[in-house]
Amino acid sequence: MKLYGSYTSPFVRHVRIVLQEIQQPCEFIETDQAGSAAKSPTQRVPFLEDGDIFLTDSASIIKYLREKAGQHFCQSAQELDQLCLVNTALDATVNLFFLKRDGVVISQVPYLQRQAARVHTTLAELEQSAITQIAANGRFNDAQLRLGCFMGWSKFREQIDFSPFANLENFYRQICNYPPFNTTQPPQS
Ligand SMILES: N[C@@H](CCC(=O)N[C@@H](CS)C(=O)NCC(=O)O)C(=O)O
Repeated sequence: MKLYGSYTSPFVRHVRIVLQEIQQPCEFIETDQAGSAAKSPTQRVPFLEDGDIFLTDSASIIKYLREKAGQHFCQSAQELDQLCLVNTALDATVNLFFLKRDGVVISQVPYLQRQAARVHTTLAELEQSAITQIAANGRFNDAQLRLGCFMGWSKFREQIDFSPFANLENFYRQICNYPPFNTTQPPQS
């Protein structure tokens, strides 16, 4: 099995966490933009090859890996909805990050202002929701792992100030103690 990705991507990090949890050996192939453009129709990472199987999105990859290990990916519609909420905010934040890096001024483009507003209303919703409550057994579900990856990446890239969101910050402090999360941090330079 081969996972193509980068050590900084939050989507790839979620897959790497799942690989550790299920203790599945997998070759990691570091892939830049030219590599993903050559090998995946989405021109993004992650993507996964396992024999004849080729998967192009972190969600389908995680579902595949969990099911291979006899586990579920998102047990309920509510958990899936929480994961989708986090993902909406993550996608928008990544999109704004790349646009800013290319010199686009977010405040000058109405659609991009909506993207930024979407991130903040989603964070406000997550702050009030059950996603920040950690199970008594100390395990994290996939919506919570995605939230941790989103927060870690946003902090690493200095994209979001989470200080107004006390529940989210408290959640982040706790997930940082979870070994598969801790050992998959983006490289600190
Ligand atoms: N929906 C995709 C999103 C993946 C994604 O956005 N990956 C980013 C890296 S963080 C990427 O490869 N971006 C390259 C680009 O947009 O050109 C997933 O969940 O796998």
